[in-house]
Amino acid sequence: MRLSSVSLPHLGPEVERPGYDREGQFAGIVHFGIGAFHRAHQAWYTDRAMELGDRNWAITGVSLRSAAVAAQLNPQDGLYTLTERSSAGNHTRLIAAVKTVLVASDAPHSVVSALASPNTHIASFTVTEKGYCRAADGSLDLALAGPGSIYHFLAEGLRQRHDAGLSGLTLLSCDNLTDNGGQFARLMREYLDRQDSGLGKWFEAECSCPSTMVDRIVPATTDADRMQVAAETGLDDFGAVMTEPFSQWVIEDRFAGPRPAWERVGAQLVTDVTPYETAKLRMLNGAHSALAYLGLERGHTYVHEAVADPTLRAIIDRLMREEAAASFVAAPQQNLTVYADELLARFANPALDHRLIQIAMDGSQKVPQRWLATLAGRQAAGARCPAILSALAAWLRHLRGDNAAKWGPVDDPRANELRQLWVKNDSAGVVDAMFGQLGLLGGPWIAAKADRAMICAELSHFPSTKAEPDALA
Ligand code: CS2
Repeated sequence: MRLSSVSLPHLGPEVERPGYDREGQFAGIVHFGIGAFHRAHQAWYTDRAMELGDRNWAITGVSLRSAAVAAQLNPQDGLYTLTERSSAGNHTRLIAAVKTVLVASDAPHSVVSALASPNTHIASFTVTEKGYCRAADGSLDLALAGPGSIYHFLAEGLRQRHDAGLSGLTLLSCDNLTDNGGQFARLMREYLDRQDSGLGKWFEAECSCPSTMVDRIVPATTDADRMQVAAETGLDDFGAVMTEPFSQWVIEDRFAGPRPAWERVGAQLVTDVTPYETAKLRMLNGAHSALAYLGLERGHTYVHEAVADPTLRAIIDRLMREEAAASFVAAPQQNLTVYADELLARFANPALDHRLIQIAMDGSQKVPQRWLATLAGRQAAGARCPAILSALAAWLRHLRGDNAAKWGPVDDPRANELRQLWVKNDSAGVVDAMFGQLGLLGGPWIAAKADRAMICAELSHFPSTKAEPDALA
């Protein structure tokens, strides 16, 4: 039997369930990108806020293109289970915050109507780094920001709100980008100005785009996970999500209108998220990407295996403590040594099968804020970052196709362009094109001669049989 409002009485008694009445509650949030991460993070916070009595914050989920999540959740009335896994055991909770899931490409008008509803106060999004449609110089890439992009739907929704004399919205970015709210505000404004819609000024005056730091490790759910959930809860749940016990959400307290009382369920509302976001991107995500590229080529599949490898452990220890943590000024209440210890413990969670290949995707979108920002900061202070340089070399090998035989083609929106680099250049040429004066990633770091030499030396330790032009063409 499948999970739904009707089958709920059959859900195993050990599953924690929210005590609030779902019926009659308005949807106050429209969320774009309702993948596993949102369901384990923002939806979980919102569910618990509603349990404490907050009303009318149900979530309308939106997938921009894929109908997969709609097919998982709509037949289940939006219900799904969230299982926290650790060596202490599993803890499963039913999440009831999601009302419905719309597929924007199939039902664009419904998405715009949801945004234009007087009950909606927040449009949030986890559209991944590439969903922001940025060109290498950080400006809006108009070829990408077309009618299928988040900008299009938000612009239409905002236009209707404006025309109806309604309030603006809080547009809440929950992706792993530096200054995610600030970047989004700039890109959205650029989009509106390009449309010549006259909405730009209204957007600036009536909407707000707080920055947030979001953190929870959420591996992609597998069929084996779903079978385990069915065995443990007694119901089939096609929308089941697995995660770790830890979660953190730091939000810049700058909302255009009402918001859920997320601080009552553990979110931190602050005036400046920068130190939290920087620590998270450079230490957690920076170490994650290093484990991914170095770990895959050393034969590991999961994060917990890679972090147990003494060679890799030493590299990410150094990357986090001596390179990333030294590259920015922490807030007084942050202890980066303790933070690094906690990250290592989280990575080692043996119950969470977090695949390295999941982290390895979209490197071109992740590397700038995870590694290059640290490299630039340390370079300005006259220091070098050998751990990150090793990781960069591993990423270049990954782009060359070194892991492709086992893990398939490189999954990155710029995969073809970056693979062509290897077809046309030797190692030094690739390093120069990526990290020289006109670096393909658009900065913020230009490699010094010694750094280029070190990356090249690391590349030559792993001569690839797949680097032959014929094999790549
Ligand atoms: C990971 C993140 O896939 C990745 O790139 O580094 O998704 C990471 O698990 C989350 O940011 C943790 O909060």
